[in-house]
Amino acid sequence: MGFANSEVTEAKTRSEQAVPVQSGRDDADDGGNPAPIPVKLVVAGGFGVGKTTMVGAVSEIPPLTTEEEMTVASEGIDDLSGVERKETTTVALDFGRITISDEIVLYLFGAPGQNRFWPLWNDLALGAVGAVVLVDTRKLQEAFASVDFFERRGIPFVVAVNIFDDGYQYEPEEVRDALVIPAEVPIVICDARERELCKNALVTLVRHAIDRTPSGLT
Ligand SMILES: Nc1nc2c(ncn2[C@@H]2O[C@H](COP(=O)(O)OP(=O)(O)O)[C@@H](O)[C@H]2O)c(=O)[nH]1
Ligand SMILES: [Mg+2]
Repeated sequence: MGFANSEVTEAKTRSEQAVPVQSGRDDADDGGNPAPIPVKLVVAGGFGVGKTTMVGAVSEIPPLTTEEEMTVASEGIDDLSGVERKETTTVALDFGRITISDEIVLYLFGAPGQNRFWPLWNDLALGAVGAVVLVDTRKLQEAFASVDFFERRGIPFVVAVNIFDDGYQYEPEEVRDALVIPAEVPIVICDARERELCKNALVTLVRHAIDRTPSGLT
C-alpha cells in the first residue's frame, strides 16, 4: 500500500533482472555429494512483529543482527504501541542460515520494519525465492504493506501469524479475510521464539515457492 509509482516501476525492473537462485549443484563435497542449493528468503513484517526473534530462533549459525539500543531519537518516529518492552531495534538487517535437507540450505534475511527502511527492502528482495510475512494480530494493519510489497513483485510469500501472549488468537482463515490474502497463499500459526514452528513456516514457504515455479528450484 501507498508506494510511489516510480518506486514500484524501479522495483519491477530490478526483479526482472533478478537471477533465480540456482547454483551450487555442480559443486561437490569430498564425498562426491552435490552441495546444497542456497535459497535466499526474506523475513518481513512490521516493526516489533518478531523478525529478529525468528531469525535468531532458527539459525544454526550465530545470527548476525544489527540491533541497536533504541534511543530517545526514535521517540515519536518508531511506533512502539504494542511493543513497549522492546529495547533494541534492527538498524540494517538480520541474517541467519538453516539447513532444511541435504539439498537445501536457507539463508534468511530479516528486513528492518520501520517505514524509513523501505528502500532497503528492494535490495533485500533481489534474488529472493520467497518471503515470510510475520503478522502480529494486535496490529494486523501493519502487515498490509509487507503483503503488498511481495504481491506487487510476484515474490511467493507465506503469512506467519506470530502469537503474542496478550494477542487474540485468530484462526488462519480469519487472518486471511482480514488481510485479503489470496486462497493459494499459505497461512501458518507461529511463535517466533519456537524453532520448530519457525522451521515449519520456512518449509511451508519453500514448498509454496517450488509449487509456484514450473521447473521447481533445481
Ligand atoms: N510473547 C511473544 N513475544 C515475542 C514473540 N516474538 C517476539 N517477541 C518479543 O517481541 C519483541 C519484538 O521482537 P523483535 O524480534 O525484536 O521484532 P522485530 O522488530 O520484528 O525484529 C521482543 O521483545 C521479543 O522478545 C512471540 O512470538 N511471542
Ligand atoms: Mg528486528
